[in-house]
Amino acid sequence: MKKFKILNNLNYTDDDIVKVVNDIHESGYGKLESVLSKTLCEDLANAADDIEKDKLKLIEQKSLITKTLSKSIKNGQIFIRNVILDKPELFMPLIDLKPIMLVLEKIFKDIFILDGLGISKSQKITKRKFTITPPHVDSHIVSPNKNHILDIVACICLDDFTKYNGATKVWPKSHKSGVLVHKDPKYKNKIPSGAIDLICSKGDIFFFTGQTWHQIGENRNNKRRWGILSHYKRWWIKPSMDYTKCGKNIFKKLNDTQKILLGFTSRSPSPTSGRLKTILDISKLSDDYEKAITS
Ligand SMILES: O=C(O)CCC(=O)C(=O)O
Ligand SMILES: [Fe+2]
Repeated sequence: MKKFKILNNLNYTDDDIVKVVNDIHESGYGKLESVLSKTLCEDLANAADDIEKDKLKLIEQKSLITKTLSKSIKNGQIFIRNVILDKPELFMPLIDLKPIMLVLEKIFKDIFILDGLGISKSQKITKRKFTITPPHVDSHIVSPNKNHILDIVACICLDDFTKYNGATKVWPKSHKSGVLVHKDPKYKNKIPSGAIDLICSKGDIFFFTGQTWHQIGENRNNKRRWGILSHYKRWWIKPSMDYTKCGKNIFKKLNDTQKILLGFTSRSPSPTSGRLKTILDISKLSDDYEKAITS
C-alpha cells in the first residue's frame, strides 16, 4: 500500500524557522511567507469549495448533522472539520508539513499530536441578527510561561488574507496576559483594543499559541478566504477529535509522523493490555490497524 504523497518544493530556510519561533514566543504569533506554491493552494481551495457545497447540500437534506458547521455559518465563518478523513489524499500530507513540524518541535520540545484540523472561511454576514465570533483563545487554560505552551495553531492560507475578506485578527502579546478573553467579564460586550490583521498571501503559514487572543475577521467584500487551521497539542492532552478511529484504509497509508500526530502512539493502554506507559515508541506500534487500536 502506497503511503500518502509527500509535499516537496516547500519554500523556507532554517533562519525562517528560528525567526518565526522567536516571534511566536515574543508576540504570540508569527508567519512563514510563500511556503506552498500558489497552484497547490488554488487546488486545495477549490477542493475546499467542493467539500463545502457537498456539506451544505447534506445539511439542506437534513442528512448531515453537524453542529459545528451549522453554528459557525451563522457567525460569519464556514468551519468544516475532518477534511483529512473526507479527502485524505489531498489533506493528510498537510498535517506533517515539514516547516510546521520544525516550528512545533522547537516550541514543544516534547511529543505533540493533532488536536483537530478544519478548513475555515470568513463569510459575509447577510442577516443582521448574526454577529461575528468574538475574540477568544483556543486553549482551555492560560499558560503564559514560555516553556509551558500547551497548544499551537497553524493556519495554511489557501487564499490571500486581506483586511476586507476577513484576515484573522490577533492581539500581540496577549499570550502573556494570563487572561482567557472570551471568559473575562471585562470583555463581555467590549472588543479589546490593540488587534492587528494577519495580512497574508496564499501559500503563507501563520502560527499562534493556543492562549493568544484571536478572532476571525469580518468578510466585507465577499472574496474567498480559505485557511486550513490545524491545532496541535502536547501528547497528554485529550484531543478534540479521536483520529485513531480513521479506519484501516487510511491507517495503512500513514507515515510514522502522521501516526504519532493522529494519536496512535499516545493512546491509554486497554485494561487487557500489558502495557504500562501511555506513550508507545513508534517502532512498537503494530502495522495491523485492529491491533494498533486495541493494544
Ligand atoms: O479562521 C480564522 O480566521 C480563525 C478561526 C478560529 O479562530 C477558530 O475557528 O477557532
Ligand atoms: Fe480560534
